[in-house]
Amino acid sequence: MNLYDIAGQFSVMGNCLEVKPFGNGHINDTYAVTCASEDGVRRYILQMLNSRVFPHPTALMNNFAAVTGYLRPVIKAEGGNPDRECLHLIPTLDGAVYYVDKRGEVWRMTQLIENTDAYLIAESSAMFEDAGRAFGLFIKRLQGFDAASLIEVIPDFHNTVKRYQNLEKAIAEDKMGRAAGVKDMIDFARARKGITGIIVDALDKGEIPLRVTHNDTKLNNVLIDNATKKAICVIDLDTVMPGSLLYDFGDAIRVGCSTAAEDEKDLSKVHFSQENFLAFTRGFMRGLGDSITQKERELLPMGAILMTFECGMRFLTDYLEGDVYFKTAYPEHNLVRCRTQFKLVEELEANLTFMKDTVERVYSDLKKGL
Ligand code: ADP
Ligand code: GN1
Ligand code: MG
Repeated sequence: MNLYDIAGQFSVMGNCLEVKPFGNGHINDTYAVTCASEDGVRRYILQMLNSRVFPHPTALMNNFAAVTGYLRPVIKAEGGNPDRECLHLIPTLDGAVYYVDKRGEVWRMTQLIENTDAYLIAESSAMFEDAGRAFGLFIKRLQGFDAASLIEVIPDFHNTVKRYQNLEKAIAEDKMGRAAGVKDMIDFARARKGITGIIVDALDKGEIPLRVTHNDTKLNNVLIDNATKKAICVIDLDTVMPGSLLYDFGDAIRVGCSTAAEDEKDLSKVHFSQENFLAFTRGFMRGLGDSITQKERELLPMGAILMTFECGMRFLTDYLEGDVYFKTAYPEHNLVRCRTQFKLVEELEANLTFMKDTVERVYSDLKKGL
């Protein structure tokens, strides 16, 4: 596979000078492509989709094109710049939205949004607050989008009940003989089986609305402008699907309210940041405006606990199954990630009252126009 040949399959400007690995995603293979012509230099993002995670590229890319096609005029109408605030697909030379190489791998290209960075840990609570605004606004902007037109690329992606069942299955199969060594983590998960249905049940009963949500709101899925430090573009649209805003809130808290990286080995460094929770809640609610319902508001803290617990279970499941889903850099990587997530779950549980009070305080401040 020659990366230059693949980049050359897309309608880029001029000739490709350089293709190099880029970013920190756990799923796709991402490269930055530098091209030049007499008009200047332009950079693009070239990605090989993870075919194990995304076996239906046509559905996924149709979702991608539909969502970005919907957002661009919305951003323009708000006085924004769609070229910086929304991903833009670069078609292939044949006008298709993706390219399939000789091995059957699927590639896509977008414009690289210059002078931005993706952060694994928030540099300041102000940065995290603005990421919250961007993710809240993302949901608000998609409120008028026809959810039924989206294909569920990964069914039950945030169905925590199913995620728990998958974990039990992986424990029972114990393909790698690793279960005995992680009994403490298994016990931790089993002790929380009772909470797994909270969001799923609320959706089923119609107590909270099904919306178009991003579903993967970790901090490095929003690009931060280098000059202003503002969150300008929500990226990684592969999992945009019908869901609950609790997923987006919870997943962002999971990452941005931890004082350590997702794969920190020293658990004494993993704590819950109350300051960042307040900041994100403020930004997220401001971005959403009045579209959040009372029940959703009440469940936001539980969303944070459940999304962190769910992610920990997914890392543990993958560890037991032999590291077949998430990219790993060493054999215990998924287990290390699981431990940080479960440590954070404990901290979130201890902060439940704080989280509830904060949500209500932020809401009443916003109502008063503060
Ligand atoms: P994954 O699903 O593997 O996480 P992403 O689509 O999130 O893949 O891309 C991985 C990383 O590449 C991002 O975290 C970000 O650093 C960078 N990236 C992706 N798209 C762009 C873009 N259009 N402009 C600038 N950086 C980008
Ligand atoms: C993956 O693609 P990326 O790296 O942004 C995963 C998320 C997990 C996250 C954990 C499609 O996100 O669901 O929460 O890793 N994405 C997919 O870091 O499974
Ligand atoms: Mg990503």
